[in-house]
Amino acid sequence: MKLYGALLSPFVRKAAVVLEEKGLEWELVMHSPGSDNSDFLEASPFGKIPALRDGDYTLADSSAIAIYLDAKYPSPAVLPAEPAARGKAMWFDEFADTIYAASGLKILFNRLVGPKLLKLPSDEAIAVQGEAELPRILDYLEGAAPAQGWLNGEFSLGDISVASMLKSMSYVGYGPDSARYPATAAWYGRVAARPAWASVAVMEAPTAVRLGATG
Ligand SMILES: N[C@@H](CCC(=O)N[C@@H](CS)C(=O)NCC(=O)O)C(=O)O
Repeated sequence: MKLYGALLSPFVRKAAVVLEEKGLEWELVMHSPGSDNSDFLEASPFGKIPALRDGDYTLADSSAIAIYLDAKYPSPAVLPAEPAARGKAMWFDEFADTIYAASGLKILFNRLVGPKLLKLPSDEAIAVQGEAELPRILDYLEGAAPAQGWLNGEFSLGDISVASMLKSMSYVGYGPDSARYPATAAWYGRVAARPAWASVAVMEAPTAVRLGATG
């Protein structure tokens, strides 16, 4: 299986961790957003990362990829079978991808990915706006993070998605903060200790070092 993208992206890392959690054989094929490579564009018609190729089958969007992988390779599951738990897993995935990312990526793109990786002009005012939006989001997460275990009872896509966003934010100074957000930091530590997470972190480290990003 091929995963197109770059692991600094929270969405690409999410898909990579799902692949690792399931013990699947896969390779990362590096593409930045907007790449004009035809194999990549076949899998991701709008040029966004990540995208997946599984034989003849292609699919874009990290949540779609996770749902596909969970259906095709069900064990171990990343989506709970029980309805209430499944709903919450998708809520945390959505929270990560649309609420946390909507604010966090304003910082990440304008302070790291745009200027250092894609060599695009950045807008510091947008980054500052993202910073102003973060406390409400991080306060919510602190309230949701359990004293033990996972966001949702059993370990799920929700944990992977939210932790992946937090890891990307660590590259711009908004990583786990055990003084201000102790429950979040402890929960993140548990996610990061999982072998699947650790093996993706090893793959990602050289790019982060090259960009001078410390996480
Ligand atoms: N909902 C999508 C979001 C993908 C996404 O926006 N990825 C970013 C990189 S972090 C991207 O490709 N941006 C380029 C663009 O929007 O054109 C997912 O979960 O995969």
